Amino acid sequence: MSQTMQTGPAQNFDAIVVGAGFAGVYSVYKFRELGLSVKALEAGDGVGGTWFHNRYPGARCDIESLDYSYSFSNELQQEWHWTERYASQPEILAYINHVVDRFDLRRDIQLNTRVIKAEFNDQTQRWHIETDAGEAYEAKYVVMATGVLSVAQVPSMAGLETFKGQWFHTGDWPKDGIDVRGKRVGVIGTGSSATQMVPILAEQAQHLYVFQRTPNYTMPAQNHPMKPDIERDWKAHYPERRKFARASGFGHNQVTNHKSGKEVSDAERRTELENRWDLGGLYMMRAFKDILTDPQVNEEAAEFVRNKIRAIVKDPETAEALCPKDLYIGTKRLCSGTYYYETYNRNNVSLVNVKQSAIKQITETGLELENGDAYELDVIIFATGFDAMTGALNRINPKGRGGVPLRQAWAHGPQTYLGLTVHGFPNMFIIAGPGSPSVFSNMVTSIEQHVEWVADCAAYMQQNGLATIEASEAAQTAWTQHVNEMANKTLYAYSKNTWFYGANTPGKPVVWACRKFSWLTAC
Ligand code: FAD
Ligand code: N01
Repeated sequence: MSQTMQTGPAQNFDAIVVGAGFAGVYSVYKFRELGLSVKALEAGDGVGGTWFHNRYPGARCDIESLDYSYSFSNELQQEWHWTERYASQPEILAYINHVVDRFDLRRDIQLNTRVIKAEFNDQTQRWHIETDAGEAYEAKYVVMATGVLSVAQVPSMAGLETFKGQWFHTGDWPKDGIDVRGKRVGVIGTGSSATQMVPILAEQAQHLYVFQRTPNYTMPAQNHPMKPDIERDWKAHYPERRKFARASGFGHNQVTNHKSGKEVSDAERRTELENRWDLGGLYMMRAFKDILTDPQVNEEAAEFVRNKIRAIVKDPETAEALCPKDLYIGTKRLCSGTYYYETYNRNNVSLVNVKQSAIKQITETGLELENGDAYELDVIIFATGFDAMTGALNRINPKGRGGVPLRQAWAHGPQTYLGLTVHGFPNMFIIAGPGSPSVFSNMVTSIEQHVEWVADCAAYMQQNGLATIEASEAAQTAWTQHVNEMANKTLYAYSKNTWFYGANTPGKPVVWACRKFSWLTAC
């Protein structure tokens, strides 16, 4: 061990799970099913992870709720009723809490507990874990279910501490909500969180200013109350639906059109794009098999969406400012919203271009741009995203064999084997982390698959009396190369200024961090 720790005597478990979102909760279930002792340590004061922390108005999933849910228990999926096509944050949070209670998992989850240290002991071959409450744990296995979008990122802006109004980040939203009625509100950022929130804030605020640096493409979610016949059909065919999702490249039931966008006539292409727009949300990215690999096919879809924006937004200058240029559609995470573009037709909403002139500083009364323009604000909302993929792991900075810290092992970017394990970090498993399908998939599907892999692995080790398992360096290098090669076959390789590459977090190496792109072969 590299340091002496001022903690009480260590409590022993077979497995320590860090985090109690979808991944942590299922991990507790699976380890308990194996008959192993397990404890989850969660920093928040409730379970749910993403859906506990992101309570901003309009937060909801962009994968159909019937798909974005656990499949491990048929009773659970039959008895739970989703009220909308895309579930809202409160409903998903209620669902996770229901799962925790239904399977009596709460007694193995400790809230208000942040893991601050995790060190592998070369002598005992066990992990030593410490928390901010001064507790210590020892465990054979450690599962990092810490989330890839769980560290809210407020950009460093001069003067923030002088602001006399209120400010918030979407990923750390107060439980009691925020009352913006009659207030002048500024939203910084136009990613998925902003897109969902802006139309709702606009209905309440006296005036809403949206500070946009880079426009992204927003599809209409086409959300609606759950249709009974659709729910009945899903419930009657859940086994097939789940099987399809697992075998698909994206972990859900959205069907890909297997035609190339180049093979079809102009009329057929137009009809397909219109159908995808009407289906809503992420369906657009399944319009053609080569939409994310062929620049021309991608541009046809991008221009289709730009024309939709131009048709919706009445002021031509605002419409043009909202149209993404020089960005392949889908290479920044596609947004899914309701009345997002329509909102810019309201008199109380202004789009401010902070690409032309950046935010210079926050002032006591609002914010000021480089060009001297000043905006008086009562509330500032940072919809500025996350220290994604590696942020939560880097903060723990686990130490593996020989006391090597993860940050050192990942100094040139994250390297994993299968997105699950790291060479030099025996018995440490990451759920839906770098090098896995992660955020490019329906994450609940990926999480279940990962947790089941970990549980199968632990069962094998227990049955065979094995103390440790660890990825070889060669396997890890080959996997990381494979992930990069697959990414480089896509248009993502031309849009590196995104959190997929870590480009949104100062000081991070700009490297591909996400998935194995199984869909390239699955399409
Ligand atoms: P999380 O839900 O992020 O949970 C991680 C938990 O670990 C958190 O509760 C955190 O507090 C805890 N933690 C972290 N570090 C520590 C520590 N050191 N000690 C103790 N606890 C710690 N994905 C989709 O597939 N479809 C969607 O529609 C979708 N919508 C999203 C909407 C929003 C607003 C966001 C932010 C993400 C969305 N995602 C979506 C991605 C989402 O993160 C995953 O779907 C999923 O909820 C991740 O679950 P998880 O358990 O892996 O991580
Ligand atoms: O964050 P983002 P998010 N000055 O990183 C801007 C999931 N999610 O919270 O692009 C001015 O996407 C930044 O501008 P730019 C989903 O996976 C899903 O919205 O860097 N602007 C960008 O516009 C998603 O991708 C849902 O130029 C600044 C924005 O802030 C992920 O979470 C809903 C700035 C950040 O966008 C993150 O989404 C919500 C600065 N200094 C979230 N710094 C669903 O619908 C940053 N920006 C399922």
